[in-house]
Amino acid sequence: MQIGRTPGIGQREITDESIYLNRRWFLRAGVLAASVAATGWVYRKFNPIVQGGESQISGPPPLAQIPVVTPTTQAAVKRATAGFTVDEPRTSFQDITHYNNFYEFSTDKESVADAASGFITRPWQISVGGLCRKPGVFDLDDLLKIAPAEERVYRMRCVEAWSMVIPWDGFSLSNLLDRVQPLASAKYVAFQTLLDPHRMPNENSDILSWPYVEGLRMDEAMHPLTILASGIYGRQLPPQDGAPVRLVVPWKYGFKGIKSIVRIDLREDQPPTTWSAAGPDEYGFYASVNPNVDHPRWSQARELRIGVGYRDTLMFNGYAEQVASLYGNMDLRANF
Ligand SMILES: Nc1nc2c(c(=O)[nH]1)N[C@H]1C(S)=C(S)[C@@H](COP(=O)(O)O)O[C@H]1N2
Ligand SMILES: [Mo]
Repeated sequence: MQIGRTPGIGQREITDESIYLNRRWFLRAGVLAASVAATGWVYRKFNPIVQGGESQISGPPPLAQIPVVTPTTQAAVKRATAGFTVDEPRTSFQDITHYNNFYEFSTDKESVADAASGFITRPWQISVGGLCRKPGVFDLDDLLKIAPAEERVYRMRCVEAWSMVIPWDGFSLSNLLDRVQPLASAKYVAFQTLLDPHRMPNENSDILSWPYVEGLRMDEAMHPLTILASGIYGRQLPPQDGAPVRLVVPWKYGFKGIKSIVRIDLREDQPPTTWSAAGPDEYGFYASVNPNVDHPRWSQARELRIGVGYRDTLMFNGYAEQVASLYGNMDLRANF
C-alpha cells in the first residue's frame, strides 16, 4: 500500500453524475427545441437520402411522445440518484485491488490479491429464497442481466478507520429482490459467502466461523444506494474484491459488504452476522458509519483515506441525507 502518496487519479477524471444527468436532460431539451424550430431541416441534413415516401430511417418522434422536461422531473431525478457518485478523488485501481480484507484467503491485506488470484468464479450460482413468492437459483449471467450495470462511485469506510473511493459497477439490490417478490413477512435479508475450503484456504482455519454471513433490514436492502457490484473501474470484479458478485452498502462499515455471494435469504428475524458473532461488543448488526460512536479499541472520528491522508469521518459516511430517515427513532449508540 502506498499511504501518503499523491493521489494517482485527479479531480479532472471524476464524472459528476448530476452534471451528467443535467447534460442528458439538456440534450433532450435540445432535441425538443430543434424539432420545434427546424424539424425538416435537421433530419434532411443528417439523412439526405430520405426524400418523402416511407422512410427506412425513422424521423423524430411526434412532439407529444417526447417527455416534457420540467424543473420538477429534474428534481425528482436528482433526488433519486443523489449519492450515486462522490466528488472526491478515486482511489487507484492498484490500491483498491492490493489492500483488501478477505479473510477466506488471507488476513494480511497486502497478500489477499496473490492468495485469491487462482479463485475461479465461473460457473457460479446464487440462490435467492426464503420469504418470497418466486425463489430461484440464478446462474451468474442471468443474475447480471436483471438490470444494467451502472457506475456508482462510493466512499468505502472500513471499521478499522481506513477508507477509499471506489467506482463500482453494479445495480441496486432492489432489482433482484423485486424479481423474487418478497412476502410482507420478510423483514430482513441474509447473505452468505461461498463455503468451499478447497478454494478458500482459510476456511480450513477457525479465525472466523464459516461461511461468512451478513444481513440487512429490508428497508436498508431496498435502498437505491445498496448495490450488488460485479465490477470496478469498468472491469470485472477481481477475486480479491469479492468476485463474481458482492454487496456494497456505502453508509455502513466495509464488513457489511459481503463478498463472493452464493445465497440470499429473506427472513422474518434478524440474521446472525459473522463479525457481530465474533465480537458482539465491537461489531454490531447495523454498523452504520458513525464518527460519534467509537469502537471500544479506537476512535472512529477520523480515517486514513488510502493514497491521500487523514480526514474526518462523516456521519453515515457522508450519506446522511439519503439514509438518516431509515433510523429516525433508533438509538444509534445502542444499535451500533
Ligand atoms: N466474505 C467476506 N466478505 C468480506 C470480508 C471478508 O473477510 N470475507 N471482509 C469485509 C471487510 S472487513 C471489508 S473492509 C471489505 C473490504 O472490501 P475490499 O477488499 O474490496 O476493499 O470487504 C468485506 N467483505
Ligand atoms: Mo473492514
